[in-house]
Amino acid sequence: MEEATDPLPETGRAPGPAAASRGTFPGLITREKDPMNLELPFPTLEDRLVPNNRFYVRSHFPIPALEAASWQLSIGGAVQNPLVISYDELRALPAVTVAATLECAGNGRARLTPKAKGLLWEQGAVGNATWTGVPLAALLARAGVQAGALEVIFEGADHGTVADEPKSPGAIHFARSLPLAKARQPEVLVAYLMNGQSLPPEHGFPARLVVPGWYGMASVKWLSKLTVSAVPYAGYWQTLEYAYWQRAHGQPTLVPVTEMLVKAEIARPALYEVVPAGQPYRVFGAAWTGEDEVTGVEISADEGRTWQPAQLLDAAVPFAWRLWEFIWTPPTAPGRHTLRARATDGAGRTQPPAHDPDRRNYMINKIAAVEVVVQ
Ligand SMILES: Nc1nc2c(c(=O)[nH]1)N[C@H]1C(S)=C(S)[C@@H](COP(=O)(O)O)O[C@H]1N2
Ligand SMILES: [Mo]
Repeated sequence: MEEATDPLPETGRAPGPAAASRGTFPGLITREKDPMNLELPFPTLEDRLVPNNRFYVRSHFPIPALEAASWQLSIGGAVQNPLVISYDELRALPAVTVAATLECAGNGRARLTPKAKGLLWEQGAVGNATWTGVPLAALLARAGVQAGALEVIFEGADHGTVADEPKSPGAIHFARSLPLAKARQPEVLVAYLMNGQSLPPEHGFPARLVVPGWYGMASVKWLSKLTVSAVPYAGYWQTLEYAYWQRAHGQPTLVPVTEMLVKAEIARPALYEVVPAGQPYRVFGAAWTGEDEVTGVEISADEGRTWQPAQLLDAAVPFAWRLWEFIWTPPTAPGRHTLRARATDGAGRTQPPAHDPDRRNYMINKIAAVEVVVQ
């Protein structure tokens, strides 16, 4: 994580082709045209790093037209020295590179029954990239956080009115907060490079927050304003959206979505793929978790009665997904079979068979099943 150059040294995989120019996303699924919401067709997954022009795009408002020369990041609120940083100043500060998987909290929503509200993502509102930028902790230290401060609020330059329920109170910006304890972790960056290239406009150019281990909504794109606050932030994007029910104190309490849940996804075979009978087939996918590491992936070909270990293909790197494979020999008789994958992390967390309705239409990590046709 401290290494500025090679955060995934064990894989030997190249970052893939250079990002294409704006708006060129070969083969991504359009979930919504305006604002731009694009999904990676997960069966096309190849490498541990997803190239920039193959990385899912999740945006709530039109992409703001920002220029590096006029962009500024302001840091204010409960700080000793409110300050404003230009793009050149940001780029001149000591930088680190972190590999991190971003998953949209609504990824997998297409599998929920009854039909869920919101964009119906299948498997691919997730990606893994390297992010280069300035640790947020360094910027907060420069500004001097006042005693009694609790959170940092992050505002994006994008804005608009949410017309569907729950409606926004007029025009708002995309904004989220982090508790100071997470904001000060060394992996949390104000990033300006993605896979070694300048952030594409769709992914937050000139700079975005990257919050490894948390669902994607925390990683505010087109970052323009930081406000240190002494009271918990209750803005639209962590109350009316991206919040779920927690029952820790008896009464259900609405709390913001935060850390990612452990999850394995099968890239291949794809749903309803035809697999030759009786011949070894390479089942392949990725697995990730939140503030921990994936320690194992298991596969079941018998409706979850028995599980066999898959092979992890790369070393554990904090916050980055791991690729895995499992050589499956389907029966010699033709028929339909269902493959299931489940991951476990270092904290012993694994995946449930069903979606917990308290999570509403977020944090979907129930064990996924892929039905194939053996013939
Ligand atoms: N400013 C801003 N930041 C944002 C969003 C947004 O709409 N506006 N979407 C969030 C959500 S919900 C996700 S999942 C991630 C997606 O990041 P990506 O588009 O780079 O994949 O960005 C987050 N940051
Ligand atoms: Mo998201």
